[in-house]
Amino acid sequence: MLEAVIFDVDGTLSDTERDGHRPAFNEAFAIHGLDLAWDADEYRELLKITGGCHRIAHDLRARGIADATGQLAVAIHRTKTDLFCSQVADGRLSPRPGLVELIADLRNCGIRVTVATTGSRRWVRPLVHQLIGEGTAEVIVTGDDVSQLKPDPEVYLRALDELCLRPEDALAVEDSAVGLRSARAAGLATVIVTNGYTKDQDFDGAAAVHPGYDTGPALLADRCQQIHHNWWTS
Ligand code: XBP
Ligand code: MG
Repeated sequence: MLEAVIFDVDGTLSDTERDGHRPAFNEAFAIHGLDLAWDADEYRELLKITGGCHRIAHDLRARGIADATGQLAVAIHRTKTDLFCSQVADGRLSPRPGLVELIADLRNCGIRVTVATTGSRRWVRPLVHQLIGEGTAEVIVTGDDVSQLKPDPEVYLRALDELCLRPEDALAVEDSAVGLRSARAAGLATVIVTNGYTKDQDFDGAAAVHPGYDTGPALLADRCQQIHHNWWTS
């Protein structure tokens, strides 16, 4: 029985990366006096490094910018988080088309809605409330709540633990190969809803791959139940 659907946030609930997080990182670099800006293609590659602070530290290292203690990366990421929080507060980010319908349908069917992300708690909670309504996600696990980020399964295992469910009772919804690895390592059947940044990634091991929530066969509660059932019975 499908009891819960666990959603990733970035790229899955909302198309946040290219025109949301990326400009916030770039503005933070400028504020900290760095002549550095990630273009859209470069950022696609950098998304393989999960967690904004790790991503910054990785790129500073690659460019030979000294940050022996990691304090510069931490400071830049704090500024980036402030900037991204402002974007959220301004209501600039919207749910992916068809998501709101799926959430409403899941709730009508008594299927619990949960969130598991690598992003920072400060912006994740207000964004999730804005996108799908306050109180809709029963559990929200963020990158600040775990010691290992995706592709480690910890964030999904933590969500399952808080829901008191086994992996076979839930379905993960992800947009990326890194997210798929995390969900699969937690033992979850996983649906991929691709976006412009992830559509060419390798989704071997996914239970289903959809180009959108409302493109092709609509991803609604009955389709989630069917995908989940097929995964565990085939
Ligand atoms: C996406 C991430 C995050 C965001 C930036 O996570 O890896 O690092 O790109 O957010 P997911 P932070 O797809 O799991 O939601 O700067 O807060 O890390
Ligand atoms: Mg994602």
